[in-house]
Amino acid sequence: MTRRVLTVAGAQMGPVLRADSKAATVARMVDLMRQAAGRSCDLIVFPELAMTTFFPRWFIEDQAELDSFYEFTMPSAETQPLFDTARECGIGFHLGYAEVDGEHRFNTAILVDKTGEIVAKYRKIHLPGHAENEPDREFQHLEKRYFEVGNLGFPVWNTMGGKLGMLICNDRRWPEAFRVLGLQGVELVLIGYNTPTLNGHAFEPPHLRIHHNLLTLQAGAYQNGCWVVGVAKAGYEDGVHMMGSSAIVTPNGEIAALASTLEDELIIADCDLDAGAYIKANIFNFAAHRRTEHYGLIVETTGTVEPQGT
Ligand code: ING
Repeated sequence: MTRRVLTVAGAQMGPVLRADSKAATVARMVDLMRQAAGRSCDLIVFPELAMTTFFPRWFIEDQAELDSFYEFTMPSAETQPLFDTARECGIGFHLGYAEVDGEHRFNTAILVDKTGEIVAKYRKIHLPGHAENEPDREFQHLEKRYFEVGNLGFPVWNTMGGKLGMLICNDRRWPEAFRVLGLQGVELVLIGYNTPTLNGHAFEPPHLRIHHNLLTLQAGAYQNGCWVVGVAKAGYEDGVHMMGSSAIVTPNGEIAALASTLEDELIIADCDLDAGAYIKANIFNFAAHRRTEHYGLIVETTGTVEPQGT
């Protein structure tokens, strides 16, 4: 049986500053794409909101500046070099960006195949943070102000020779998000993230950020028998430190590749898309072992939960 192997590059990116131009950042990304193609990668995964700084950290009242962080078309003149390079080098890519769709705005990710065609789109569903400016915070987290909740569900696509899905950043912390993909037989989940190293409104030891990042990626992979690629935008962005710890995780939950810097860095693994088959057929054989009739509490709770059974 020919093995279905996708060689995947996680393209961790170092800081993107508020003053950086999209053109300069896209040039960094094109360079990473060329490096990945040179190392025989089939796919490169860029972070969430890859082309701009993580602008939800600010309360931005100037509409023109706020609009400058979004893409009104995809591709656009500024993103076209990514599509052209993908086609030229024969490499697919995952791109996180801020999307304008008519009156609506989403935190979005797309998958583009080796011919430069957009084959998948996902809009972030779990938006953390708050919707109004909270001046006493060290920094804001205004994703609920700048984006609507995604309206495309959690799809899995048959593309690039396998079953691929996407999540964005905070989604990875919600096991239901991974499980909805797992129930569709997902084999590879692509996740970009922008995670501040410090908690902006309550003390949390910084090492826990890395622990929780890897915990969520590894659990999601193992409990659904799929590969997971988690890719950060990292380093100091205008004084706020963003964690790195980008990782490629096997369907067994083991770390196959891990970033060691807070800069532009490729992490690469040969992802055998059949590596999770025995997990899906045995320990996480949902048809054989999952007992949805006992999961009523997930459907809805009244806030007070009565003990089940005796
Ligand atoms: N960032 C963070 C994330 O989920 C966060 C926000 C960090 C929420 C830590 C809770 C705990 O990784 C984004 N952009 O979702």
